[in-house]
Amino acid sequence: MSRGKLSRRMATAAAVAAAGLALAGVATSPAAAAGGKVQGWKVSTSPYRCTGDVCLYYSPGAEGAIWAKTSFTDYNLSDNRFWSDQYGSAGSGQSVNDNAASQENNTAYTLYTYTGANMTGSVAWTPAWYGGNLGAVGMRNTVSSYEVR
Ligand SMILES: [Ca+2]
Ligand SMILES: [Ca+2]
Repeated sequence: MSRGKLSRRMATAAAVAAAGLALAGVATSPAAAAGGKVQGWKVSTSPYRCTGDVCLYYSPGAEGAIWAKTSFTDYNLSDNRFWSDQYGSAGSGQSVNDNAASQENNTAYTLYTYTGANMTGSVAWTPAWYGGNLGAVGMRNTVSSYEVR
């Protein structure tokens, strides 16, 4: 067998193995792949929108309607709604639960957001004084609770 044929065959085997792994991942749970570090910009970046400890936004990039809370926890976001301020209004009045596209952590600790209520499911974390887009870790429109610690 020529070197070319062998390397092609090995490449095919590797591709088949990779496809198998991808299928296995989908078969178990797509949500299992979600989560990770969300760090896109400093909260001090103009405009400095987040006046609470934690802010969630209807749109990516800290845009659209806002939900700000001065608290290190909220176990269930289904009783919370976005509101408009001078910087954005898209999504105003809608439930925060399973609806946030970006988040900002206006504290000196780490923000953890979860796909399930009561800090369950997949988690996205944002370092102190940073914001980021939840879609970057497959968690756009999934966040249901958060804690800062
Ligand atoms: Ca709540
Ligand atoms: Ca959820």
